[in-house]
Amino acid sequence: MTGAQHHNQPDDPWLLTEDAFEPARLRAQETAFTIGNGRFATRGSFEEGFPGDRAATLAHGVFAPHPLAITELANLPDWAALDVLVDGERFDMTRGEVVAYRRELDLRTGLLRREVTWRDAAGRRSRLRFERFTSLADPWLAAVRVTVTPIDRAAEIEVRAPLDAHPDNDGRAHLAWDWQRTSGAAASLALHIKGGDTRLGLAMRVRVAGADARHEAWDVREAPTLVARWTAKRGSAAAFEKIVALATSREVESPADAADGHLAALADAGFDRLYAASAEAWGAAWAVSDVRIEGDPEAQLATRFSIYQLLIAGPRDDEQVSIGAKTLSGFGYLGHVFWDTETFMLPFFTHTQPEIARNLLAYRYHRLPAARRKAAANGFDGAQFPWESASTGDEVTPNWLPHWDDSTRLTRIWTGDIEIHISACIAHAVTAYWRATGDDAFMAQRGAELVIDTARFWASRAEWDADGGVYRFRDVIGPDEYHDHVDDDAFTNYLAAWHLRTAAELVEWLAARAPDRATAVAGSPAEAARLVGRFRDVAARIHLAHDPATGLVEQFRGYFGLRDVDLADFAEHRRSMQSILGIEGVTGTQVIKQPDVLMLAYLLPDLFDERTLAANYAYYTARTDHAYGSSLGPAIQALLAARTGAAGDAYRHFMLAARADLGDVRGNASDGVHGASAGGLWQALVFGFAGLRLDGDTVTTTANLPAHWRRLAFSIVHRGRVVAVDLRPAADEARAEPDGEIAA
Ligand code: IFM
Repeated sequence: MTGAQHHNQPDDPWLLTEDAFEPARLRAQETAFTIGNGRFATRGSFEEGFPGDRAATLAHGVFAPHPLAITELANLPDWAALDVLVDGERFDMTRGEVVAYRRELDLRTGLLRREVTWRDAAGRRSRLRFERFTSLADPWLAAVRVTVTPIDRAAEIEVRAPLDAHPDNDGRAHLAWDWQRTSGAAASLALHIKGGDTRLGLAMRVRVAGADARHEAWDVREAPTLVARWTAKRGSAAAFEKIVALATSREVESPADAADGHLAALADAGFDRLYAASAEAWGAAWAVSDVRIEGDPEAQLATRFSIYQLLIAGPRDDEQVSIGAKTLSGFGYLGHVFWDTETFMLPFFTHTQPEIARNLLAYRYHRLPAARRKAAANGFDGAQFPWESASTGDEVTPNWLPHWDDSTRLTRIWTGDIEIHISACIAHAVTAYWRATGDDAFMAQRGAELVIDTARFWASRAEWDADGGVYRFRDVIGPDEYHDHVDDDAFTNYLAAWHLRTAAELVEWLAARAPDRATAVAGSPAEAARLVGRFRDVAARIHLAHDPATGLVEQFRGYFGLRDVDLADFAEHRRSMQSILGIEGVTGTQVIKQPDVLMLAYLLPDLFDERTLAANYAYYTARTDHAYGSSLGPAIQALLAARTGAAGDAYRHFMLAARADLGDVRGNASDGVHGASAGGLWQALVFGFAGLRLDGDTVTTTANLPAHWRRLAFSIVHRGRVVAVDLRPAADEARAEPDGEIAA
């Protein structure tokens, strides 16, 4: 697992660029150059294809059966595919000579552009400029355009635009053809998911600007193709546009007809006009979501890249979907939703785009029936959210997966059985959303039920230990997955106690504010009163491991007795400690995949006074597999380092997170963007370096900026009002009221 590391030092902090094409980085760069609009996304594969590429378009909610893991997001037709022929020779970067190359993704507007000067086998040069976007203004719409200029002499140009029904997910083909229609410069294609219940429809229109083109439609079964040909004078540019609409039976009864109708309604709007509308929508999104960093172009670009990736993944009009660990940018984790969403990505949305946060929480609300099924199947009350979730909300964590070194062996995956902290993480996200928005209606109608029903699960999962006089959670996995089947995991226990206390308060809040809802959620007023007592009783007696002498919180019972390993001895190894020591080997040591206890200190800051935080920071930092353990760790480590005043450490960890995908630190960026790292990066900036605190209506900061940063500026939306924060190194404390500007 060694990623060649590439660090972007951009000229323009809005542009992700690539000045030379390196086939070895093909798939990782396809991930980085993903475009999307919160409904579907398309990896940055080349329009004409390249050997070994992983072209993929993934749409929220469009799942297909998976042999080991129940379900995965299905790869949809590559709407951006184009073949360009110059005097009959097909443009292909493996042939001829690539004389000049540049690719850039404009994060400000979501436009992906590639410029290639290509010399074909006969020595003729052509300039090709590809541009594409998925519209943020029209969630069904995407467009691609290629502008072709023959450089040396006149040429016959032909462009073929297919809608191909044969994409697959690394060999698993999920699409079945239903019907298609072609005519002149328009085509449509109807498909369904094999073994699933989703139907899909794509429609396309093409046109050529700058030349008098002849159009033809090829009614190739399962790949309707529109073709245009023209004669181009030497040096003259003409542009072929392909405008595509994508519909699914998640929205309409007849998706292909609806996609067709959608394009027809656009009348003569072409690439430029549609792009302008999308760019305007991007402008509005950035107005509340941008973070400015002055004095550090790499950190600035990486921050905008992370925010961009979150914005293209966040569902704007859909309460039935959520964001997978790898967003919509790759096949990693099959599109499944983990705690990554609520704990790492959601805070960005809660504090800048609360409508998207509400959709993400509503996704969980609608899946309460499945969470109740899971709890009941395990013999517990209430609702237990699955470790991995997809369309129904039932558990989709695979029980077995091929071993990473030897695919003939299977490894048992226990997270779906016992990584139970996710229910508390979801409850935590609900209350954070409520605090930030003051959205009482959401809390009364949905949020409280989420929190209370999952608290019932905790109350029944807790085991009474009569000898110790405490409740324990035995046989769990905390966020540090290097250790499984542990008892009294601190992260789980402290969060469960917090969750139960919060749920008790919410039962009372609901009874006072919306008694009918309280009765509906609890069952009866008497049961509501019983729940309050039970929740408080369990919360008060959960075993919490904190040694007042040292300040240390033991990560789980017995952790301090494990073999201590000096990670400096392994500094040369560019792979995870789990792969070096083996699954059992690492379990016997204190080496951790991500800093559990520190994560807890972040989520529940009131539990840790300064001394406790410092003691645990020092202890666990030395034992964490920062670079090759979990990608979720570094951003949170940076945040805590900034809070403890360790600015140098904070910056190092921040940049580790910043390079997760752009530097392909773990060598797995090809699987998709590390969404949690992207969300964690935003949190490290806002809650770490800026030290933002929200207390009722009051917003304060305690800045601890890296020494070379000249400015950190961003906005948050707090209780319906935009608060601008603007920090410079001289000011290490600032304060603002809502609507005010924190200027230093
Ligand atoms: O949710 C994470 C987990 O904490 C570590 N393994 C990967 C998962 C998905 O990102």
